[in-house]
Amino acid sequence: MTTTLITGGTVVSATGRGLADVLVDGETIVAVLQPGSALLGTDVAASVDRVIDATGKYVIPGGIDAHTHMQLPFGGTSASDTFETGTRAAAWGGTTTIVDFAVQTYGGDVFEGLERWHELAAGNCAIDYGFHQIIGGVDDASLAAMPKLVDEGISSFKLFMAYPGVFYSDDAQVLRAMQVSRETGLLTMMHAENGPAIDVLAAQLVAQGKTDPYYHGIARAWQMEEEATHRAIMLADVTGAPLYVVHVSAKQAVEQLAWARDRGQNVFGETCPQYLYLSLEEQLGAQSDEWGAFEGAKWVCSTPLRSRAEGHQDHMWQALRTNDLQMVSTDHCPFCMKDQKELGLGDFRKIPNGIGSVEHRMNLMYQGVVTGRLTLERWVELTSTTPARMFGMYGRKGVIQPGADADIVVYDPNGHTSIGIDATHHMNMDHSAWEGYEIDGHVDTVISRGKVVIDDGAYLGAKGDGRFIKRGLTQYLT
Ligand code: DUC
Ligand code: ZN
Ligand code: ZN
Repeated sequence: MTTTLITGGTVVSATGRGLADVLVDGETIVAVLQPGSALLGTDVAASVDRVIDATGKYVIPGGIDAHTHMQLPFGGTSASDTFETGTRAAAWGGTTTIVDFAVQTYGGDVFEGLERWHELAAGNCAIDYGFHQIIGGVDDASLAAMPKLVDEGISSFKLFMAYPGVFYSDDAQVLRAMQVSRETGLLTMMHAENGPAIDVLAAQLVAQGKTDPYYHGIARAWQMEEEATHRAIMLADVTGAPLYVVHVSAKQAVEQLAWARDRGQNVFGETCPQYLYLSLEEQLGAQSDEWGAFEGAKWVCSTPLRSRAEGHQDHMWQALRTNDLQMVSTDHCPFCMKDQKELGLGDFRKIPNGIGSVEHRMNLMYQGVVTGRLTLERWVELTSTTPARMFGMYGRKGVIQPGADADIVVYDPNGHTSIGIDATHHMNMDHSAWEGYEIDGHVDTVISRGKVVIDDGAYLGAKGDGRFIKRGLTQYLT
């Protein structure tokens, strides 16, 4: 087995930082040493197979993106990244684990859906991966199947209060599923938007000829997110189930989460880079020679981008600092403009919802450190340590300590990253939602379970390197 010493760097955890050397044996971290690397009188650097010099750099646990959708069927097409292309792009950006969503659709079998996702991912991933289970049809059969998910290492499931006729659960279905969550320890993840009301607003806008991508965000008004978030919180409260709200974008929804947490409820929320950086105003202003105002389709996602004038983005940054939001995932759900997003030309309702960011999350969130909105430790906590704890992987993932998987990123704070289709982009997309971003910091080296997969601008991994992670129950409540 290969032994590796990462030497001279500043090791950053969720709780502190310090100069230290990290010793890896095979796939596992075996020691975190005083700088200089003397272990029981031996010169460690002289005895290992490989030394990585991290002088002047941060050594952090590999990123964990707990919300991705590789190959997700959506709106008559499928997300454009396969498990192969999407996990490779993730590795380029310093993410060493993803948790994707297996899908059960209405009337379908939960375990058939899960099996399908195993087939798609097995042997194709560059980094480790786990699954949440989408329950797109809550009925007697799916409710009976859910407890068995725990044995399969699937310790969380997602419900949708949006998309009537597709993934939607009504309040009675949400309540019943949350009762199973309470009994089993499965964590309920919620897409909190009032879907039936949104569909009426969207149809009215289209009938008025308001068909451009911008109106996606008008139909999906923040009131729709606040209301559904509150309803989910109340349903969770009455059942005693913990609740994790995905892709939070409205400041009013954050206020609901904060209110519930102040009441003592186990309620958590994630936001995504797009809700920190991008805005409805920029989407409205988007124009190109090729697409005209349809250029804005690049930023159609749900929940939608919010108005900067209303202060949602600043509120999200603040909530990450004050722990009203606990995590940042990407909701990576990429679609090309050609053949995919363009399905919604003339009717924004038909634009497949999603933005691709799996490659850029670690870098984009590092800007929070650069601007002073986040500490280094909070950066690591939001992007790696809390995802590991929230989704039952901590100890093995999310931390640099003896016994943990050797998922490690050497990050250069003095480096620079240019984002764009011809720059750092490795996602299978014909555009980037982040085109032209010039940002501080650079992912220099990425180690995934002991194997160097990214080094000095080269990809050294292979499909099939990544393994399925059987997750335990959430460790965030205890
Ligand atoms: N919700 C997601 O979480 N991802 C893609 C689309 C959606 O509505
Ligand atoms: Zn969703
Ligand atoms: Zn999603």
